[in-house]
Amino acid sequence: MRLLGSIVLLLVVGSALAYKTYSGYQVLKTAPLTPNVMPYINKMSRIYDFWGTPVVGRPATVMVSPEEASVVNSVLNRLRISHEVMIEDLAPIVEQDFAEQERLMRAIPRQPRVAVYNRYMTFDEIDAHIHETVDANPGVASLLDLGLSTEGRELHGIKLSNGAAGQPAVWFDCAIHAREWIAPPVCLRIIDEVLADPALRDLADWYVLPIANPDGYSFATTDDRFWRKTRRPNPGSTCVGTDPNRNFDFLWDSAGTYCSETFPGASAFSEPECAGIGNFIAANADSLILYVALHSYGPIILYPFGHTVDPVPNADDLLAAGTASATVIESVGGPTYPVENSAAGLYFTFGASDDYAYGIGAAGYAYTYELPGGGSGGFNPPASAIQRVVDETWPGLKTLVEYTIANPTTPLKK
Ligand code: 0X9
Ligand code: ZN
Repeated sequence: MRLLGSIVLLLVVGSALAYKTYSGYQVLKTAPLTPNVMPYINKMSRIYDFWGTPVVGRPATVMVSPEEASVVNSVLNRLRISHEVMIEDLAPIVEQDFAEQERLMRAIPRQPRVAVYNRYMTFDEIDAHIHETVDANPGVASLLDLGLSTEGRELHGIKLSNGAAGQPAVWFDCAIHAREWIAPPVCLRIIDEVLADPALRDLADWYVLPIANPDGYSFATTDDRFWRKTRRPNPGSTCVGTDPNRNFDFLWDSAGTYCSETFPGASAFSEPECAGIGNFIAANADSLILYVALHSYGPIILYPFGHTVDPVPNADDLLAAGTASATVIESVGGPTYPVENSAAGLYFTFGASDDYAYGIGAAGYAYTYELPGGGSGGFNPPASAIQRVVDETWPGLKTLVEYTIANPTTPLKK
């Protein structure tokens, strides 16, 4: 009995120590950014871990390790960017988050075919949920199989359709960035709603991929709460992973080092997750009218392109549809989502999924929704916030689909 007790204790301590503690990590918050500092912020973002998209006129937040803190402080000082410590030490926040998640996992078991909105679901749970949902709804739901991740996890989503030929298609993916946990429940809610309402299936074929980066998401669940990238090892480096949202084959840019949180990969589509999504989008370019990537944190709705502030040809349509969606989110009690060109904040990006879907001429409407932050001010809204975010976001996404179907736009080069 005493031996059993020791084993249990060992297991508990072992699991408690399995994750990265973030001891001494700080999060710094700058004053609102001015246009003249943006070239430097762009450069810094290749080295340091900015939380959320740095935008002109708004403060930026950057997470620094104990080793990085003094360098980042002095760089910001030299650039005359005033800043303060927003989080003194991430360790207690990370510890509480893992403890809370463990507690909720025990307290709230998953029921078959029922998405959970009062705790975060694991990758395996969501995969099981997808399979059960497909099996239980023949003729309406079918498996979206985009291949395997680097570590061999299935890239599975759902297609929801009324079965008619020639329907327009809309796409939603969630959690391509591993730590952005508030996104998958929104994808699951889309599935719930479209399953329940045949009228929505008469509007379009819906493709929903709840976890676009399965390896990263699983790693963030067990080992590293703020993991962002994929989990492909980089040759000769201890720094693992590629930023999947810099790995798409549209204006892919090789700049970046292995250890950067925005490392774009060895080549475009080096990541099987990105290739799986990208190839599907290209193969369905004729029917796809809307592409949406759900990220955190904002709130902000971004539309192409990320590499230039020059407006795309149908920028007015992109702005109008995004604004219609944002208005609804606000009207149901959600936050105000500004709707902006991705590069308008002068934070330039290459190889992002939304720019790919738009840039290859597939979806005339393409967006990144940065869902609200929370918890420490970032990627970890408490589980108690999930239901609210899902409730306020879904009406906006429904409006986005209705609007984009009612107001056809011209894709880049279809
Ligand atoms: O930088 C990103 O990949 C996204 N922000 S996040 O904080 N979730 O990492 C924004 C992507 C917006 N789209 C483009 N820049 N094309
Ligand atoms: Zn993201």
